[in-house]
Amino acid sequence: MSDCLFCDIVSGDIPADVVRSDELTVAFRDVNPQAPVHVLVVPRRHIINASTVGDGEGGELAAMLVVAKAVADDEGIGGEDRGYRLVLNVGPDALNSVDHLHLHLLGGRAFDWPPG
Ligand code: DGP
Repeated sequence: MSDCLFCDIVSGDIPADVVRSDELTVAFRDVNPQAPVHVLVVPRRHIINASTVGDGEGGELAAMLVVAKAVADDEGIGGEDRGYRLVLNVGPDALNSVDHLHLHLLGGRAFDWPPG
């Protein structure tokens, strides 16, 4: 076990409902879903959040977007007639609670803009 919740999910030390996994990323369902589809896509490598991403993390970021689209397709919301929202929270004002980069994939319902 590490001191990072999502590192422990990546390693399998903490169970999660994993929907996709590859060399760079793991995608699993959010334990507190805010939409019918709510999946978190995380890099295997421990990156703190979007504000700490550097040039060396480009591969992970691209992989996260590709996986999000693949999950959206799996869930039936990847087509032009549906769609989904991708969110990266940074810091307390955004209610960022886990210090391991994670892309929220939200879908299966319509969202407001701007968000509440
Ligand atoms: P954020 O607010 O952006 O830091 O989002 C963290 C998300 O992580 C939040 O939506 C709930 C989710 N989460 C927290 N603990 C767990 C867990 O143990 N398992 C899973 N699957 N999701 C978790």
